Amino acid sequence: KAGYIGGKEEHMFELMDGFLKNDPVSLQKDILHHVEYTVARSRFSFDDFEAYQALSHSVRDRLIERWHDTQQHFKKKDPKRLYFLSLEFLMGRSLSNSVNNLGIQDQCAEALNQLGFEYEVLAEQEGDAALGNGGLARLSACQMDSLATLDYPAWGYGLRYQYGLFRQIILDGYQHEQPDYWLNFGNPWEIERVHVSYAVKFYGTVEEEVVNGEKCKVWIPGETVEAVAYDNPIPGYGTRNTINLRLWAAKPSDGYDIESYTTGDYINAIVNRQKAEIISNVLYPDDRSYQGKELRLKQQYFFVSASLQDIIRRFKDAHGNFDNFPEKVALQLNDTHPSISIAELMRVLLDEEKLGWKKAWDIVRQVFSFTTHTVQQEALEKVPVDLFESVLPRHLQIIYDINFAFMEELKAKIGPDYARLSRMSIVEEGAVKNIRVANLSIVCSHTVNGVSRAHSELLKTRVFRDFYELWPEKFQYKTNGVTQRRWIVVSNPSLCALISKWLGTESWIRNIDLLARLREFASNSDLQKEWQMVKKVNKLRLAEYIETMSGVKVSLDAMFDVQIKRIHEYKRQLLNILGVIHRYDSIKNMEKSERRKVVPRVCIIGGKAPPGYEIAKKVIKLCHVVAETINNDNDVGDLLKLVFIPDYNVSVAELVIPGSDLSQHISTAGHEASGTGSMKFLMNGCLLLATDDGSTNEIIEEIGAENMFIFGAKINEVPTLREKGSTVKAPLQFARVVRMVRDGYFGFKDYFKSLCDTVENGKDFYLVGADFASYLEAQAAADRAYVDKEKWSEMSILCTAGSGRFSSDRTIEDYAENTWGIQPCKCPS
Ligand code: 7GP
Repeated sequence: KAGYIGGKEEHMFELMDGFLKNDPVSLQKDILHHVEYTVARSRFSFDDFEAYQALSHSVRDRLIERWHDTQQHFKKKDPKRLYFLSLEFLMGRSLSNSVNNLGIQDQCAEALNQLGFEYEVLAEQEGDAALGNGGLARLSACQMDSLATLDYPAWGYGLRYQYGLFRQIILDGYQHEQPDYWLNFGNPWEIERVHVSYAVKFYGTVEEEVVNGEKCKVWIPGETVEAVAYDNPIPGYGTRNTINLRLWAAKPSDGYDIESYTTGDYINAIVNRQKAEIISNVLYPDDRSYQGKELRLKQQYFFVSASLQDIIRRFKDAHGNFDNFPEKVALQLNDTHPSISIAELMRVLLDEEKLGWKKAWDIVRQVFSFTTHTVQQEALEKVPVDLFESVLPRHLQIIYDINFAFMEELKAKIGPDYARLSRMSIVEEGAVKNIRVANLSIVCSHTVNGVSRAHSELLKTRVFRDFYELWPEKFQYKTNGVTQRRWIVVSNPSLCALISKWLGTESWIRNIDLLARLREFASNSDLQKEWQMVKKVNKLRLAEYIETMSGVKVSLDAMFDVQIKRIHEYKRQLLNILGVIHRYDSIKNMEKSERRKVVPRVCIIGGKAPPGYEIAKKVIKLCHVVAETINNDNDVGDLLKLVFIPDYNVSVAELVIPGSDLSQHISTAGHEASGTGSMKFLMNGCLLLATDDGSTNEIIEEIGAENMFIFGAKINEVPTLREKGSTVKAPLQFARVVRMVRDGYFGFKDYFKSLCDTVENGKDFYLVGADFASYLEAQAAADRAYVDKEKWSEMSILCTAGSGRFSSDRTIEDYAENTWGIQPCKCPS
């Protein structure tokens, strides 16, 4: 019943009593309404969690109004739309973010107060939506926030996993993984769309048929699974625009298998159908290679097929034919995970829409853009041809055809350089034949980009060099960014208030460039004092959390030094821990008089190790045993503490980042594609101790190397250092601390042997030894800087002031203009 006309529309509006109002009394009424009728509790007796549910539903109602208006407006204006395809979104909590973006925090707080509840306490009731692993997934979430805030006509598409990223439990210092039952208590933020569902097919055979005298391929699938939409409204800040994140859940298909029913095996027939749900059951944890995992391939195709059916249906509703599809649709591939959509779109246009190869190919190559988030060639996805053929037989044929045409084109250009042709081929020959998904993505996308300037250089000169030489114009760089709405406004309200006070405006929340004006006041002692106060409040909050989690009491006078991110050898948490051991060892060997000069430190490490990554898990254990020794050594006391924060996730980051003085981003140069954690710390005025990797270089350009602690080998020095291998001398201090671990100073001697082996005996691939001396120097420089409170505060203010370039608003504007070709489409307020 689309489009009520004239008087009717007005009447509907009257019946609704206009839009929902945001004054505290109206909010209270809504909350109580939801307590009674949604949560079904008595309004005279409900607890914090029930209040959280009722508040969330009240907020969601407001989002829905905006969502409807926005979609209606997009429909009317019919702008070019962006569809952001990603297998992972790390959204974190929704309540605080939505309330903030709607601008109703004070009203909510007041409404709740009168009902006897506290807004902050209720916000804490919410679990994280952890439908992603790390950087790539959190970036998608930040970008959704910017797309909504900047009024772009965009939707996100992904999978609604029943289980998100595993919970990390630490028992005796070892990581254990537990399922994340995030939906157990319901999810008030999603809207189930039972009527928006599509059949997704797998397996089967391809046959040839003659239709109207022409041969065509017909895919006879062997399995059908239903994809049902769950919509998650994404509100913009300071705008009515509210976009959508549509996540698909797998359900058994309606069509039934007559055979099993007639054989009388009723129960088994149902049980078998139910297995369809497995597809969207669980997020794959980061595990360096998913090769040969059938379920992973099915997940990818499932979400891509449903999304394309949805996108094409919407497009066809508004347009008669496909001629202007590329003018109306931009499809963003967030890494290679959604790249089968290339073959799927080709299949739909060829086999279902019957457009013919030329036309279909012409459309396909105009709509896709591809972002890669990794540096390592080895990490690029490959799918064994056998597996592909069994799950998606028709798609394999299409990929072969695309590759054939590409190889012909290439041969015509470069001649019979077979080595290069075979490197660039989408099909990898060898003992196991593979589809190289990255090659497919590059060949079929109009634009390819890395996520920092340095990363893109590596793509051009190393990872995708052959392709760059062929199509230099395809390659772009888009330095990542993070949203200041979540990473300052929501997670650090006191800093937010302080910034607005000194800038005399809140406009920086939408216009991040204004932050740069803080530079004028960086040496103002009043601001510095207030700045220090804010930091202290946040450190107190963090210290309380640390005490609850680990029982360790920490001093607020100590420098809080933080490294939180996934545990990986290239991110070098081991370098950090060895540095802590060195610090401990030095203190132990000091005279009493010398100790007075030591700057007290609380070293904080947090992060999840991929479940199958033994060395990463040993790093976690090492952190715990070293902490055990140090934290119980009264001789060292408050001069040094080491803490591991378990189950690192978005909410933990929101608490930890504002309370940090120093943060570490110490990957071996050339390994971190960008890094976005550094940007969040920067926004919160935490100083960075970092290698010249990923986006660090660009951060230096904004705040100056003198306001950071940079160390270690540079990207172009790394290969030479590696070649030199064992002849690179690690400093004596390094040998000493590794020996302490090897000799069992902290216990578990045998267990840590293989870990020590990764950095000694010429095997130090990540250059932990080679960078150690320079790392210690940078740490010493940080100590010296911390002693001068004014200077430190000035540097801290300059960090925040220089963080504007690292807002995802800037990144998204760049993509909109130079990659997607989309314009803002603002819904009238
Ligand atoms: C990460 C990169 O490691 C990180 O450097 C970058 O900042 C982030 O993406 C956002 O671009 N990569 C992933 O999270 C990931 O899963 C595998 O990469 C493809």
